[in-house]
Amino acid sequence: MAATTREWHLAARPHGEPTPEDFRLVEVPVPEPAAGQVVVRMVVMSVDPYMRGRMRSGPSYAPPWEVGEVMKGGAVGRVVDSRAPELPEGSLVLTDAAWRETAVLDAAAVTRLPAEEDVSPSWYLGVLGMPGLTAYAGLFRVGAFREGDDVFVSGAAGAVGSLVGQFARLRGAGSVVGSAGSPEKVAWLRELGFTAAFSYRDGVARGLAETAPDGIDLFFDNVGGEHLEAAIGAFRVHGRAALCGSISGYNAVEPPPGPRNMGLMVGKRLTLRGFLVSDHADLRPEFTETVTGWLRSGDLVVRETVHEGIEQAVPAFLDLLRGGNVGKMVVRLAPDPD
Ligand code: NAP
Ligand code: FER
Repeated sequence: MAATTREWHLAARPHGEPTPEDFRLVEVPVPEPAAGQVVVRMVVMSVDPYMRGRMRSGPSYAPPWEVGEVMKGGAVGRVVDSRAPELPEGSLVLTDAAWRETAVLDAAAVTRLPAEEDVSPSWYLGVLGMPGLTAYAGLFRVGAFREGDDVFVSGAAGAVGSLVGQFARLRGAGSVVGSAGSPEKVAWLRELGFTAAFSYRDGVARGLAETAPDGIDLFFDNVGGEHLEAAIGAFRVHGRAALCGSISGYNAVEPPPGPRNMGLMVGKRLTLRGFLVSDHADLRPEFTETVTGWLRSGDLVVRETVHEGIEQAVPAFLDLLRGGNVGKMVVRLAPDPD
């Protein structure tokens, strides 16, 4: 067991786009575990867009990270020392305590993961984890997906978006169009089986007019702003949007302008519905069974962008916000001993 661990602290609240100076890598001692606690060596940690919101003070659906304190987020690790009989050494666990290499945690605060030969630990941060459930709940419950729907997904080459597009295809969408930020990502979306894809950098309304000239039924929005306005314009009557995120505004200093065409919502009888994955935990068993099946049959393609080492956690996070990832962005912290 390491006597010390490195962990990332929030050094300052950013104004606009975060910079490396907003974070500090600190070495701290690892305390002795008390009864009921385990020592967890992190194998892989997640960086996610919602973490930009945790850097901001003020009202939100979740408390902010505090300046001068360790940041927290999803990670998968191994129990390397245990004072809790229900979690023996060697157990694989999911925690929300990473941005550090080693943590001493209450056994009740971690979730034991199954030991599956054919499942990479990092998948519990992506396809089988929070982003996967977000895609599943957002498409099938919030978006009320129906077979034959013509679907548009923004942020389509990311962790959530790349799953939304594939889930829609696997459940019989009429067509699936995706937008992303580069020609390489657009080419990958076509490989994934999207009906069509375009780069939003050439204009969203234009891309949508070219790829979905007859309109869309369902919009899964990861981006907001110009994307939402273009989707409102492209909707058929009774169109539905599952509003998952609005990353185009996460670094904004002033609230970004809203869609200018909200008036169309009345005549088209549109439904725009925001959601949080945490409200849909009841879908987890169904989600896990369905998605594990698609993974085992080879129907679902999983891609990750992997950075190596705790020092790379901040560069990975900054890169994620700038679109440096294809699929899920993760940081590998240690070789998995098992
Ligand atoms: P991700 O899509 O893997 O990564 C973020 C992506 O956002 C980047 O790769 C980048 O791709 C894109 N992006 C960054 N700035 C942009 C801009 N100005 N305009 C358009 N695209 C931009 O992240 P994720 O984890 O899958 O999350 C996707 C969205 O879902 C985020 O909005 C996140 O907040 C949201 N989310 C919501 C919930 C919920 O419960 N509601 C849960 C999880 C995630 P490009 O190269 O294409 O620009
Ligand atoms: C959660 C609810 C929402 C959560 C993450 C999100 C980590 C993400 C929201 C976003 O990216 O906008 O419980 O857990």
